[in-house]
Amino acid sequence: MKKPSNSSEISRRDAMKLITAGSAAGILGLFSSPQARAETRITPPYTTGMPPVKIKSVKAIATAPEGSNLVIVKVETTEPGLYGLGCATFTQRAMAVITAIDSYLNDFCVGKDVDNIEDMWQSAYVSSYWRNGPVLNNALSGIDEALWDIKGKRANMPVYQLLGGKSRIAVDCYAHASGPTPEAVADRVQQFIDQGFRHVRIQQGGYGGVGTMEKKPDFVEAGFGTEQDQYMDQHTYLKRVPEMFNVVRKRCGEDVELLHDIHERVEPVDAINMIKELEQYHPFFIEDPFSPENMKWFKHLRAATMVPIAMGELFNNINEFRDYMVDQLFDYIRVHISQIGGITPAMKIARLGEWFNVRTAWHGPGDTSPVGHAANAHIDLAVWNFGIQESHFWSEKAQEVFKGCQTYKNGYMYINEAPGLGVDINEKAAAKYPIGTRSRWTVRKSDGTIIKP
Ligand code: GCO
Ligand code: MG
Repeated sequence: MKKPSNSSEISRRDAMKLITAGSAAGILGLFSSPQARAETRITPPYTTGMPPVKIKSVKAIATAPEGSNLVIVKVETTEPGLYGLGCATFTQRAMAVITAIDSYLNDFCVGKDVDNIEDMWQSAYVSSYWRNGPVLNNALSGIDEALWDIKGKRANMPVYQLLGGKSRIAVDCYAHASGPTPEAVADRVQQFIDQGFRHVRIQQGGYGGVGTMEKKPDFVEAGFGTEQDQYMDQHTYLKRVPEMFNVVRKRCGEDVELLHDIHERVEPVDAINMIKELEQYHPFFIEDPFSPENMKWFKHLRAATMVPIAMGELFNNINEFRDYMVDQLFDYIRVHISQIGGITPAMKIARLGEWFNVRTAWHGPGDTSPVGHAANAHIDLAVWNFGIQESHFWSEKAQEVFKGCQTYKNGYMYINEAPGLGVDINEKAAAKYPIGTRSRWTVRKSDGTIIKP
């Protein structure tokens, strides 16, 4: 029987190779310790890994080509021309993320190996001791995604290949139809159907119907709050949503999948009753029925109706919702990937979902950068339990700043096949669109009470 070989045994042929290679170290290796021999053994190049590459600098690039603040992290390496990009967009507090990147993560990362993404994630995550907030998680996502981008470039493969390869032809998406009236929303839905979309999210006005309420709120009359504060009448909203579904179903038929985002803006018990009413229109999913402060309400929601639920763009960390996923209290996990810290934690969440048949529906609004949308899409292509992807159509300005933006055909999102994440940034063009510090998230009831969020 042939004896199995191990590192302390070198065959005659290997020894000859070492000798003919004229390697003094190799010859020494024949007679020295097993460890020294292992160090000098000849291995084919595909098993040796790649020469070490270190992080040279980490910096934030801020830009707002479409008006929303976007933050990108650029990780430059000791390998000339090799860099990675990651999305670190927390649009409402972009300056705080930029500080975290430029003042802290640069220091933390420079000189470290680009290879060990998991180790970088774990060590950076605890490097502030106090952790797991939106600012630091977004900054961390920028590093994480940039390192995946670099790994893909080094391997000469798109990132989805590193995640296991394709599970599907392309990324099935939903488009956004909104309008001031249900009829206007239905017209928009029809346009998307005609373009080949199978899924459309419907909203009358802004989230919660903001901007479409006829009544003038009492807080404005009383001079309470500021002029920018928005008004929402929860009662009107709760009545309007089923009406909107009814009109859209009548006009656009039963085949199109309809989605809706509650955006947490009503009392949990009211959300439950409204979702029950929507059953007859069989929605594809209803999104964010409760704020993350109200997780215990899911038990009551599930007991009342089995309308599919998507949840979680405000989540920070898998520990906040693990039990709710495991208990199958929602159907689609909707995290904002940069908010949870990037591709590394998103893959863990996706895999956890596979065990419990909870599917992915990553957050993909205009305040996720094209780099972030690419990260969404690479995971969408690779994991088995992909559900649906929120789409965003990039303007010319955005495409001037970001090369390699996602494209759409027949309701599918396509990414380019370039190595890494496939999106590049033109820093000169980015500088033409400075970011701002205003965020408009004050929504009030008529009496002035703040509505979350
Ligand atoms: C969505 C979201 C967004 C968020 C926005 C916050 O489902 O697309 O709810 O529109 O409100 O990303 O900045
Ligand atoms: Mg949402």
